[in-house]
Amino acid sequence: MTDTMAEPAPDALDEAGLLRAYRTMRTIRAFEDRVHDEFATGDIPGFVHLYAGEEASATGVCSHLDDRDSIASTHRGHGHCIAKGVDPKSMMAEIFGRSTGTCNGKGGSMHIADLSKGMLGANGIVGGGPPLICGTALAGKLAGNGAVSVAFFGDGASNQGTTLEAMNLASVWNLPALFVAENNGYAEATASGWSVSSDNIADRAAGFGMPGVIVDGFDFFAVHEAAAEAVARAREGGGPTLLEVKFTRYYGHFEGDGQAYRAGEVAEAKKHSDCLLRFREHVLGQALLAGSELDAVDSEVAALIEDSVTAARSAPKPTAAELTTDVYVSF
Ligand SMILES: Cc1ncc(C[n+]2csc(CCOP(=O)(O)OP(=O)(O)O)c2C)c(N)n1
Repeated sequence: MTDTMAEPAPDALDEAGLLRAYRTMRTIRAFEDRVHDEFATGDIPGFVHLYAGEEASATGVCSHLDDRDSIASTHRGHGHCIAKGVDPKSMMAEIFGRSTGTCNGKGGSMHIADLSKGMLGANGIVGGGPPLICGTALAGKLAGNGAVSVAFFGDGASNQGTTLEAMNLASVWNLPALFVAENNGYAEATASGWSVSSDNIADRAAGFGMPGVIVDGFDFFAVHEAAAEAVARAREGGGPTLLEVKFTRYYGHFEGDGQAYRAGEVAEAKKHSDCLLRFREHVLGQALLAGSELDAVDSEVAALIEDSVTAARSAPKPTAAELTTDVYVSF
C-alpha cells in the first residue's frame, strides 16, 4: 500500500480484514480462558462473567465500527471491549484491580470503559446499555458525523423496560442505532423459553417499527453480513435495527456458577459449532488464508495474554490516597 492510499474500510473482508477478525476472536477466547484460570487462584477481586463462545457477535458487529462510533456493553463485557479496540493488557490489569488498568484499577471486570475507543462501559445494571446509546446516537445524529451507536444486551435484558423504552425512542427519533440481543439461552439460570414472550427476541422489532434479524451467533460471517446491513442503514439515516444473535456461552453465568441447570449443550456446541473452528474451516476451505497465518496469530495472541498477566500481577494497586480520584469523568 502506498502512503497516499486510504486505509481499507474497517469492514472489508480482504486478507487483512480476515486476519483482523480472527485475531480479535482468538484474543477474546484466550483472554477469557486465562481469566477463568486466574480467577481460580483467588487473586482477582470482584465478580467475573465470561464471554467465551460468543466471540463472533462482538467481532462481527464491531468490525464495522470505528472510534467515532459508541457501544454500550453488559456485565459480560470483555469481548465487547476487545472487539472495540480497548487494550487487552490494560484490561487485564483492570480485572486484577491494578492502577495500570483501563480505569486505574477502580472499575474491575464489570465496569471497564474507554471513551477514547467509544466504549461507554461494561454495565452491572441489566438493561442499562440501551438507554445510554440513545444518548450517543442522538448526539451523532445532531452532529451529522455518521456515528452509529450499538447496545449489546442479553436475552434477560431484552425483557427490561429500559431496553423496550430505548428501542421505542430510537425508532421514534429515527436514531443511528443498533440493538444487539445476545441470546445465549439463559438469564443466570433461567432459560429464555421461561421468560421471553415469543420464540425470537427479534420478533419484537415489528412492534417498534424496525427490522428484526436473527443470526447464527457461531458464524462470524453471518453476523458480519447482518451487521453490515444494519450499520450501513443507521449511518445513512435509515434508523435502528434489532439484531438477535443466538449461541451458547461456554462458562457459567459467573465464575463459580455450578451450572446445575444445564447438561451437555456446552460440549456439543464446542465440538460442532465453535466460532473459531468454523472460521478456520471456512477460510482454509476457500483458500482465503493459510493455516500457518492462523497459527502465527494464535502464537502472537498467546504471548500477548501471557505478557498481560505478568504485567498485571506485578503492577501496583491504587493507594488509599487515590480513593476519591477517577470517580467522575467529564465527557
Ligand atoms: C437491573 C438488574 N436486575 C437484575 C440484576 C441481576 N442479574 C445480573 S446478570 C442477570 C442475568 C442477565 O441475563 P442476560 O441479560 O440474558 O445476560 P447474560 O448473562 O445471559 O449474558 C441478572 C438478572 C442486575 N444486575 N441488574
